[in-house]
Amino acid sequence: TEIRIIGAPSDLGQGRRGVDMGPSAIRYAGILEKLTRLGCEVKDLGNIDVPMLEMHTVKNEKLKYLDEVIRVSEALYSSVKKVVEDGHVPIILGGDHSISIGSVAGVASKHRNVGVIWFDAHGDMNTEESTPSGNIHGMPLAVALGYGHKDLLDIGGFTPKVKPENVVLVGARSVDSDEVRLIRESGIKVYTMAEIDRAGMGRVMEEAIEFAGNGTDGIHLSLDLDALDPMFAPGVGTPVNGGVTYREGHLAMELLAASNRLVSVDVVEVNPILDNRNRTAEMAVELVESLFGKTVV
Ligand code: DIR
Ligand code: MN
Ligand code: MN
Ligand code: MN
Repeated sequence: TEIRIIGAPSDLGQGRRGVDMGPSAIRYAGILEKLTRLGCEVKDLGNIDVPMLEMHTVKNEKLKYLDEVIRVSEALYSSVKKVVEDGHVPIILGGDHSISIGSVAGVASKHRNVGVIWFDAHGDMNTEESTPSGNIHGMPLAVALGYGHKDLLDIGGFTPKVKPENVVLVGARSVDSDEVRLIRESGIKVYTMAEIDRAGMGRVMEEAIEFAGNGTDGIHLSLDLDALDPMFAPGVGTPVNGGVTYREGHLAMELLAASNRLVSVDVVEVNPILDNRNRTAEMAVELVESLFGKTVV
């Protein structure tokens, strides 16, 4: 299999500039060169077109930049769909996590029974009803499961994109009060940081790979860099203390690599203007190297 890199430089899902520079920061950290050095066949398809935040206004305080997020989602859906139909593995560089609405739709259009591992400090399970911020980057996992605004569910023309029994959230430690209800009702599997502390990342990922990979068409990894502790990934819009450590992060990626079930990856929420000398993009690239088989010997 070959890798195709797609940039999705959107900050529309959280209304704060900088995360739209994520794809540049991750490319600058050497993603193409490092994957090539690992022996992967990699091509960069460039960025999809994203409307500029400043050119648009918020029309609905509970679904900020909805029309623009829909446009981005449709563009990314088409781009990802083409890559997976050609038999390649897309790595989608965000942008904030709202871009996963389009990427999951694109992957699921071919792999109708895809499993999802959602690496995140947050639940991303808000809807218009539960959101405290109106930011769509807090909603993409709900949308993938079939909850949310009709126009978001309609991306790709089918909903839901994934089944709850094949969805696993790993690294959660900040969930909004009204978001908890949908997480519980939905029936997805959640490994909070407390569970990672107790069982260890190795055990947690073995189980996560089983939930997302057993009997499915493969695993989509949605990697929000804020899953990592801010010590290792400071350049994110909503850092939360007590996150996944450097070694735990690598172990998780190594186990996913060994599973041989990966079909697509999102790398999101890298914000170089909040960062300390591009450390977060560098962390992201190191994790991607482990995900694609980098080992010591
Ligand atoms: C929060 C933040 N739950 C919200 N979400 C973030 O605004 O809905 N997700 N940062 O990654
Ligand atoms: Mn922008
Ligand atoms: Mn997220
Ligand atoms: Mn997050």
